[in-house]
Amino acid sequence: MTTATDLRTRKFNRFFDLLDTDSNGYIEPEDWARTAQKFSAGFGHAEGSAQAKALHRAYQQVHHNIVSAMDTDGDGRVSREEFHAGLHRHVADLGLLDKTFRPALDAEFDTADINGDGVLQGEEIDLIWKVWGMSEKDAKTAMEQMDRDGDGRISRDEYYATWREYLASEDPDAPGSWLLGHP
Ligand SMILES: [Ca+2]
Ligand SMILES: [Ca+2]
Ligand SMILES: [Ca+2]
Repeated sequence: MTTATDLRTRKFNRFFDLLDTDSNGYIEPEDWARTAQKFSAGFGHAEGSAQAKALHRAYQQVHHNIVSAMDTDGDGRVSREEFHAGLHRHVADLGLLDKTFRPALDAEFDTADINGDGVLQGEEIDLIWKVWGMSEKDAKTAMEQMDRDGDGRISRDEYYATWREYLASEDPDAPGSWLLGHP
């Protein structure tokens, strides 16, 4: 029997694995830099372009935020244990969750919105799943859940709300709980 706590632990672990790009057990500035580079390149933004720099800056800000909020042993990086303890505090206080992570999600959204019209559609959406390395099946489920109003496009609020729910919800059937693949 799977408990809600197990679900959250698995989701937090998956999120940590995604952020710890070199799998050394710590989230460090270099991890964010690699993710920023991958994400920008995936959407065709050249290295050094304004968009690539903005995403890099936003990720470094979020690293600073998580170190301030979670780095209990003060070594300037966030271990898996620190991340779990910190995230539990964040999902219990959604205002704190927004303050710490929203800059990263907004910058990602801007990076993915290639034509700059304020919504994600068509190729922009296809590229998101591709950049995150999702299977076709998971991508299809993700889209069904993320596109709350079913208009085939993803708004900034839909993008953020889904991500937030992924971390905060303890319901395996909630939209958002399957983000990054089936939980
Ligand atoms: Ca790392
Ligand atoms: Ca630490
Ligand atoms: Ca767009």
